Amino acid sequence: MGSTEDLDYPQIIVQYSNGFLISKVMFTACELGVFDLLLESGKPLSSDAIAAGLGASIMGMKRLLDACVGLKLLAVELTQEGALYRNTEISNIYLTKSSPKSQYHIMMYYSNTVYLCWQYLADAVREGRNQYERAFGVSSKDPFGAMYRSDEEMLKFMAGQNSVWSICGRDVLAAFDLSPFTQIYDLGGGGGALAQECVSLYPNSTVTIYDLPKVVQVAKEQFVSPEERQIAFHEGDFFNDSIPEAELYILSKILHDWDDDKCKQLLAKVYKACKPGGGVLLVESLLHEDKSGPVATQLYSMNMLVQTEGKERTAAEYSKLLEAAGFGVIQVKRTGNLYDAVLGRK
Ligand code: ASE
Repeated sequence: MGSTEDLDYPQIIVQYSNGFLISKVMFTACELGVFDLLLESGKPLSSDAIAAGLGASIMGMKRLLDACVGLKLLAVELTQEGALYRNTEISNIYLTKSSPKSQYHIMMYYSNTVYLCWQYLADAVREGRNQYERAFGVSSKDPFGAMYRSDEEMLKFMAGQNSVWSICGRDVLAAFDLSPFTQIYDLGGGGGALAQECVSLYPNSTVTIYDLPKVVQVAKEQFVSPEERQIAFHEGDFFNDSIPEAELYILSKILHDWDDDKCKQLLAKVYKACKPGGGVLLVESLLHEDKSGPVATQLYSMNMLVQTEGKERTAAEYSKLLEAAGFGVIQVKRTGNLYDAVLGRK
């Protein structure tokens, strides 16, 4: 039974209302380089020193730092010289730019791109389509044309997606034993972090990143070095160009960008290209069968509404798409992390 106390003081409503304020404090501290400065300094710093180091106002920085302390992203100690701030362990690992598990780039993408699209969430719900026209003045007909509307936006997206694989990549690739598959294509593999994780986990595999020519160009320049011999590239548009033969196709966060028709079209093409005995690995965030959760996946599905033509789906929905394309023996593994894995065999 809910007590009257709950009704007088609806904490959940306050918490949800404050959600975007919390996000924006964390994004801003990342953007200004607070966590990087504190890491480099190696010792706690005063708000004046941080403000000076980052070229910010003393008054604004002090307030930002205190909010970060409240959010447990910084710790403060009072000394004779005044308040000194330092990173918490979580900030050192996830919020500094240079950490191997850095989430800095996805934060910048959320803060400067996703955030602007969400301004028009009500319009997206009313119209049932993405909001690039309102948010950025670009046509929403071709979602990736809009998402990659400038080289800078494309790079931010690729770096952002890469940072997700630095924390979730291993789980989704270890969900099934993929060692029988040595010849792998990562369709829409972008910046290549998942491909890198794959060749490190499966040393006998070679992974070809199949993506748009301008994506491949940036991946080669910025993310994957020619010394990484187990990683190759193939330039193309997997809806309009041919897909080469392989043993395993990874479609990681691809189907969630598209409606059922487009998904079926793509999977049918993958099925045709796939060697007998081969397979397809879907890496997606799975909704519960009754769509009652997980809440992060429900929120991502709202994001697919404002940014793409797709949605997040249940395991049964992905299985149906795979079956429609001809794949059989479909296995589902929930990782307990943000992204899950579904394997279909030919
Ligand atoms: C896509 C993934 C993302 C297309 C657009 C996107 C992400 C953000 N924007 O395939 C990463 C997942 N995060 C969210 C909030 O959906």
